[in-house]
Amino acid sequence: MAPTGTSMEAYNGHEVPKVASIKTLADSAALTFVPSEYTYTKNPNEQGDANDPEHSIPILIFPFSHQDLLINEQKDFLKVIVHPQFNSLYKPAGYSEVSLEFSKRTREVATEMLKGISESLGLEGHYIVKAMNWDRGLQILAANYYPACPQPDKAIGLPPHTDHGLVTLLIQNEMGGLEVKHKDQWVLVNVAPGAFVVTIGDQMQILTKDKYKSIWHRAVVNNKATRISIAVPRGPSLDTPALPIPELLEREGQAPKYIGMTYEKFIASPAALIKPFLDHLRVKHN
Ligand SMILES: O=C(O)CCC(=O)C(=O)O
Repeated sequence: MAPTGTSMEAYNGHEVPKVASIKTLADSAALTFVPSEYTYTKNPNEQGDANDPEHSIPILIFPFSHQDLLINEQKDFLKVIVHPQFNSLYKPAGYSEVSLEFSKRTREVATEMLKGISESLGLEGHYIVKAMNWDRGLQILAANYYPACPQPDKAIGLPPHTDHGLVTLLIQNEMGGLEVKHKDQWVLVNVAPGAFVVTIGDQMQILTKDKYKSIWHRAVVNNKATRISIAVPRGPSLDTPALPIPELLEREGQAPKYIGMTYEKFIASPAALIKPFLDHLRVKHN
């Protein structure tokens, strides 16, 4: 049963509750369960005041290619845009301050990663930061909750995908579960306690002419304990088109490999449903 005051919308064949704000959902007297996916509406006539920054939280649902897989996906998640505008939940107390600080600090780490990548390509340290309008870049805070699953071999936490952006920082509790594809095999990532895993996203692959490749990854579940991961995908500003870095093309004398597309279009493109998405943006040379 869905909470009253919400409308329903089809998503990947499922009925997804559509709410104007998390506050509306949380305050609903009829709330009997917390749905695992929400869509966000900007229609102020629906429940809650979507224009009130305190109450409204844009939640992004990234499409995955489920069609060809029979997936029993075992997770709840929250995805909140934390940059360029900071959004937050108003409960529990202290969450907003912590997530603001966490978002700032992870942004600093990601900035250093970008500097290192620029320099590794023989470019000036701020090259990618400037070219991608990083100061207005899209940053999401994604919290994933994977409960222990009695039949982990029959379920998946999160299906295989690549991230859209430039880099993603990911931290998890003591339960492992992140797997990356290496030489056509799924390999469990062994993460030191408290360490971040940094993965490369599609935009970085385009920019660097495949020198840094976006990584296929998935999350598996276990039958022992709950796994929690917090992922911070970070991309260019929404109006920035990602194209191979001209200096790399000049230096190596090759034609562009990819068609330019703004990050906003990239994220919203229906072709994102068809993986690997990057293949759709490759320039076909005769
Ligand atoms: O939970 C994980 O290890 C993976 C999370 C992830 O890939 C995501 O949130 O996009």
